[in-house]
Amino acid sequence: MASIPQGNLIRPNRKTNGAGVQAEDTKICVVMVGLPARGKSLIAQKVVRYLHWLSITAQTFNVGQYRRQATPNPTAAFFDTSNPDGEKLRRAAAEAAVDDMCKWFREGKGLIAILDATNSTKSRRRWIKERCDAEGIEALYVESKCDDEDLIMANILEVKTTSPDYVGQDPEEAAQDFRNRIRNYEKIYETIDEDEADLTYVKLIDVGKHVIINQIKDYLQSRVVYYLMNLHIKPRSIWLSRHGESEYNLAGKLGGDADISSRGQEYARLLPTLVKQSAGEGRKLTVWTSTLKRTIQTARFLPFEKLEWKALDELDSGVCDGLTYAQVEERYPEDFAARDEDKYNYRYLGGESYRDVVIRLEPIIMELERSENILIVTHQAILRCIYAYFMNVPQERSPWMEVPLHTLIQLTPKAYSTQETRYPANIPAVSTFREKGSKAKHQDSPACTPGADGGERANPMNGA
Ligand code: ADP
Ligand code: FDP
Ligand code: F6P
Repeated sequence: MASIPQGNLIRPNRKTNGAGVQAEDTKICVVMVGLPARGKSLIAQKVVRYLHWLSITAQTFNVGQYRRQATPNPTAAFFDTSNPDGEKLRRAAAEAAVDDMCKWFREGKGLIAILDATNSTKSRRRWIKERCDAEGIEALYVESKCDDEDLIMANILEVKTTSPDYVGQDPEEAAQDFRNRIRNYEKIYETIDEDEADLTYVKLIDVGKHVIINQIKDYLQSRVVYYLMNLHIKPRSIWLSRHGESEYNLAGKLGGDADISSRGQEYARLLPTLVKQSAGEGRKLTVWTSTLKRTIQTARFLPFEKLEWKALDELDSGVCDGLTYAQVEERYPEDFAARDEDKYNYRYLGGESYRDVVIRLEPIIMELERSENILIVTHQAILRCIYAYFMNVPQERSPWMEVPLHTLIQLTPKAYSTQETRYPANIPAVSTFREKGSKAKHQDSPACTPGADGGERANPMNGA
């Protein structure tokens, strides 16, 4: 077959962001509001990760970090509003953060900034609005309100006693001091109310049990708000597995809708045991598969409710479907090289790019955020994209990550990170991984180490 014209390297359009949104002039400042230990930094971090995954540039400006430059280890008294020195330094930190944020927007560095501070008074919020208005930035206030004392104490113990504010201090004393810091903020805290009806805001009450939304204007704002409405903090895990080895995997062919091989069937039979080993006895979970035979066959013996998603089908390799990498290189040498050059953006002729896949996976991510324990049986490229979201893997790396067959991955969201554990099944399978710049070779991978005892990974950015 003759080589076909290359030209499917899609570059992000300057006028749109990764989600295909008209965003040339968009500047949104998400202004966090709420007493300390209400999950504001965690929410900020998650929003930034979600936006980056969608190729929307975003950055957090944390006022606490600015304050720490002048006052690294304050006691609760520093945050007493009758302490004029403390007030002056806190005001200076807020001004420095807002100045840097405005500069960041002016230099065209991104679309969404998150101003992470308590912003707990109406006058502070009015001042931020004025600064934003003067710079043509839309201010979107996100208040987290929660009065559950037990939850707040658990939050303090989980994240605050290890804050840089308390390095080297006894955790119990640190927790007590942080409690007193909150008391000082409580004296002046004003929740967003009808006096601020002109502000664009979302109030998340009791971790999103109640949500109040006011004056949300455009698509990107509503997208952020919808994401926030789906977040929860119940303990849970997400399990990811590729389908068992397929007949196409054995032949080194891309795509298709093949059956699983006999080793793939062995993996399918072992999967319930691996899941039990990882999740423990009696844990209720739901299984999501793609609509392709190889994932459905792999999930067959799992004793849980199952749901098929078209959005979880493998990356569409278009005219290359059914070919081996070697045949692709032979028939479409320019495309083969272009894909290696920029794998994330390369779109197969008549097919998809990783960028396209991320856009179609967005509803899956939203549903995952809303859900509790989910096991996803899916495909190499799809698994890489979902993994990249949870582990914050940059686009240059995510399409090159090694995700072996016959391995169960458990991801457990923690306060500021996601913990990963891998459970390899001791069932050999071919490797479908092709390194950048290499010829395609499909070989039997060495049998995994017996034991399958769930080795923890220190570095989530594994892979090529
Ligand atoms: P803040 O920035 O408000 O001081 P952090 O983000 O540092 O608080 O607090 C993180 C803790 O808050 C985590 O333990 C997390 O489980 C919890 N958390 C997350 N979201 C919320 C929420 N909406 N309300 C209350 N606590 C939350
Ligand atoms: P953080 O927990 O993020 O470190 O504890 C409240 C705090 O944030 C302080 O560190 C920081 O000085 C302050 O919030 C910044 O917010 P305000 O300017 O609203 O006080
Ligand atoms: O080889 C298995 C497979 O799932 C193919 O169906 C698919 O085209 C390929 O992996 C995706 O991986 P990559 O993007 O690395 O080619």
